Amino acid sequence: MEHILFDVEEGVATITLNRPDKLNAFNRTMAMEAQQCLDRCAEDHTIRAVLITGNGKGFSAGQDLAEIIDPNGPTMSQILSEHYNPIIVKIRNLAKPVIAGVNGVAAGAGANIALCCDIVIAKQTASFIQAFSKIGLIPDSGGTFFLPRLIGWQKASALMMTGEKISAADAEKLGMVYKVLPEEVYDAELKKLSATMANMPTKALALTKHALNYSLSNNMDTQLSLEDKLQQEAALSYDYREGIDAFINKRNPEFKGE
Ligand code: T3D
Repeated sequence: MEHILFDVEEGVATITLNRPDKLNAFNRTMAMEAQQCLDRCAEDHTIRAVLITGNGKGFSAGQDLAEIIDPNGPTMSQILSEHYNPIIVKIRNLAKPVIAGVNGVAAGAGANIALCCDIVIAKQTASFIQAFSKIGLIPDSGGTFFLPRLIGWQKASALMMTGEKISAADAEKLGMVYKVLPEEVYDAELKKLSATMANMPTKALALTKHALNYSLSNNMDTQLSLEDKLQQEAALSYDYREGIDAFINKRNPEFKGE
């Protein structure tokens, strides 16, 4: 691949956005390659956790702004319907945990791709910008869906309208990210978390993700029924039997993801 590094190690697939001289801004090639990687993560049963991160000092500066003024480049409609929307849908529908390792600035679509992941970890030096308003656009890539649900309407509205850059520490305080890690431990801790996720009961995590996806729009009664249905499915899994057996016999469980 031209603009993505893809690596699988011990059940963890790492998708590294790789245009470091452009702060990993997305062009069409990179967006299509990201989708190929996500498809591979869905198909390969040995992959049990996915980490999305960026190479160099940025996570992603969002849409490559040079590409949108290129007369031979994709149209606005293609950029959303063929690039970003499928990436967001593939991340949310992937039946495995997806971790965003935000190593640096995450702007525009880059920020919103990170925010739709299941667990967002940010390096202390990272930052987040809903950069769209600064160039006369509206937040896309699920930003208007996920951000108000993560941090509340008022904060989301202000961040989107001002285009203010916020630090990783502030993002954590707002509830936009799960944890901020100091630079010196960031790589090791991210690796540890990814490995932990790859050894969890993948099927139960997938069903959890499914329930969370629906909790964004279901009412309580419907959500309780969904939990009932999904719990019955989880209870049929190998990993459920293994988890119970390990607990009763006071040993560590060895989950297979089945
Ligand atoms: O059709 C549509 O566009 C719809 C889709 C929209 C989705 C979107 O994502 S819209 C939002 C697009 N992104 C932005 O507006 C962010 C633009 N970038 C910035 O504001 C700044 O670069 C940052 C605040 C992210 C970082 O600032 P800084 O000072 O750390 O870095 P820099 O010097 O600005 O950038 C470093 C290089 O990356 C530089 O290249 P150069 O001059 O060294 O050759 C810069 O041009 C390049 N770069 C950064 N962002 C982009 C980019 N090149 C192309 N596209 C970018 N988005």
